[in-house]
Amino acid sequence: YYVSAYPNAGLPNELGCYDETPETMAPQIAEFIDEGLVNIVGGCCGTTPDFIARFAKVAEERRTAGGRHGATVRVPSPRPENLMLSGLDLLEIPGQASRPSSPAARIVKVGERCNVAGSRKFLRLIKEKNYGEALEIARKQVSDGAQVIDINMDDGLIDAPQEMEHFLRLIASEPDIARVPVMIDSSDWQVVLTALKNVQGKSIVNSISLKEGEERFLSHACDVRQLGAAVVVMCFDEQGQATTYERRIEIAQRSYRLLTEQAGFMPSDIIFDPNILAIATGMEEHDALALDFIRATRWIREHLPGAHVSGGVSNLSFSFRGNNYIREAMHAVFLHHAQMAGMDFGIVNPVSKVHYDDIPAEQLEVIEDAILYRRKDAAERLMDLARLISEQQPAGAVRQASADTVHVTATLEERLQQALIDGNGSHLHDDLAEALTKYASAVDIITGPLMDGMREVGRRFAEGQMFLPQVVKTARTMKQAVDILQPHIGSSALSQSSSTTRKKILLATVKGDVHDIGKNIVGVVMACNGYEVIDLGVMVPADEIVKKAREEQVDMIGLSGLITPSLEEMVNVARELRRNGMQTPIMIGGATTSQLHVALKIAPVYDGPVVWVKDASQNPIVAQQLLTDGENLSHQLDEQYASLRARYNEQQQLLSLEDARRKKLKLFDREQP
Ligand code: THG
Repeated sequence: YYVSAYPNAGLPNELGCYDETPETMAPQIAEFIDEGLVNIVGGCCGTTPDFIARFAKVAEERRTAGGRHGATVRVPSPRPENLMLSGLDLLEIPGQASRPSSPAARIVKVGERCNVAGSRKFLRLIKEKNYGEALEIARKQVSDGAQVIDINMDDGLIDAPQEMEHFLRLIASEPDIARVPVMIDSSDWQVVLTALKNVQGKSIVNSISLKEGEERFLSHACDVRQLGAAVVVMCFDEQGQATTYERRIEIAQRSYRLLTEQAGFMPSDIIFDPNILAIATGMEEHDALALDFIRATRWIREHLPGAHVSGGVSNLSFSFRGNNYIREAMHAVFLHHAQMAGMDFGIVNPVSKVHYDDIPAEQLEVIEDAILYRRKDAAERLMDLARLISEQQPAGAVRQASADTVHVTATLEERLQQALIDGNGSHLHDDLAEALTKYASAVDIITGPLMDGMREVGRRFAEGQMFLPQVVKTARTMKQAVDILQPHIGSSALSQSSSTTRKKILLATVKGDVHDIGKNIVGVVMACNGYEVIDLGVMVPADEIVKKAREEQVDMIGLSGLITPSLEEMVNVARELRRNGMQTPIMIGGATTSQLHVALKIAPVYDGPVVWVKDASQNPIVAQQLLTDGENLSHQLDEQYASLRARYNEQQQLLSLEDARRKKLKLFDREQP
């Protein structure tokens, strides 16, 4: 490393002027050089070009003649093996060889809470411009043990570059926060650049990836190097997000080569993120995601010397939102194994109360089975554990009675609903046979009690009483029910099970976005509800969506996105659809989306209905409404969106043109009305 010194021309005097002159300062600078302390010299406050000219001469003399004490210039220390980060203080992270032996000390905790996409509270505070409390969140994380803080301002309705700049500048004047380095978390490169220009010390950019090809990757890498930061590299490429062991290591290796061979990166400045994704979602494809992360971590640390490994740990437990104990226990177990494999950064909530050693043995076994995918039914068993634990808490004490007791005493409708809630189809044949005698048609059973059941599941899911894997189970039970009823369905609007009239939904994650777990779950849920699903995958350009929707004459289009730039892209897709004369209903879903954004930005540019869908459990309900009662729903949406827009504009305190004119500056009396 090089050392640069650029002193003031002394301390300012009573008049705020500087008393040193080039003549008095030059010998002092000469001494710095002779002592072998510096590689670069210059001047700050109070110095002028005359000072610099003089220093340059002094430096040049010494460079050619050798120092008075024999030492010429300072010899820079060799490229360090350690990753050097800093806020006000230095944070040095040792390379693989000299990692601390204590497990707890091996993971650098990166605080996750200053993230508008990951904390409702932080989002609210930033929207309300309540920076005092927002800063308290940062301060608390540091006092709770965060060694780095992640900052993310990506939200469709926030001016992210401006908020990032503002917040970083506020932090700069809070020494107990600014002490730690910052992780700049954004999917928008403008935000990253703004942040890098507003933060002192050496921070971490989160993140770059190959998702948009090598050229973009290298240009981002060069920006990072030029502005002096370390970098998180996500295991994404042109094909999307790596989820298997093989794809994770393939992308890490390719990224490492490009960064070290072409972008001039020191390996110690590279932090790989092999994607921590939710397990126990109810889909088998997700069962090995954590294990493969851990395996990929081990490979990276063995084969890509000097590089580090990080990940967003809370992603792992998204299926158990609302059950903090299970979530924290999963995080503790995951970190325990991942740090042994070489993971040395973790984006976490620093206050987690659950420690690996305190987890009771029976629970530990179930959680470990799921994370390390040690048995086929591990996810199922983890779900049972989560249910058991939430039932021990008062909020979860909703369903104490066993399914069978309910079955004897309950009404038909209650039984059908319970079957969906439990994801248990064992009594469906009898119950549906009875329903067919009671209801006028099979369709009435679907739109009546079955949809009521789905709605109840959606409500419980939203309240945190049910978890995602249970919703997927519910969807599978719904499919069973639809299959049983299928022979009794005539040629009505809902006769979706016969192949000629099965309703079609097109799904796509929009261009620029590689995330598809949520979309895939929607795919399963919709397929289970009798829809034909055409899934175009990730990073799908607008023209492809338009083309396919036309060719296939789909009945609805589901657009998905997790990162904020996807919001803009969804607006673009809606525009393109309209430009092609289409009015096919659009369903919008994904972590970054919101009803307000749909009301403000998407619905106004489209002629057909645009519905924001809160989660996968709601898709079949919305779809069914669109098919059977589309007109009514459209009217409702129009009204709802209009009032959301009105409220939003009110909050923005925009005046009408007349009011604004009335308030104009009046300098002369005669202008008074
Ligand atoms: N890799 C990298 N960066 C990342 C992630 C990653 N940044 C974002 C994210 N993933 C890590 N940060 C969070 C922050 C919060 C949560 C998860 C990951 C979280 N929040 C709760 C929830 O949504 O249920 C809290 C909600 C609330 O308080 O409102 O789980 O993987 N490089």
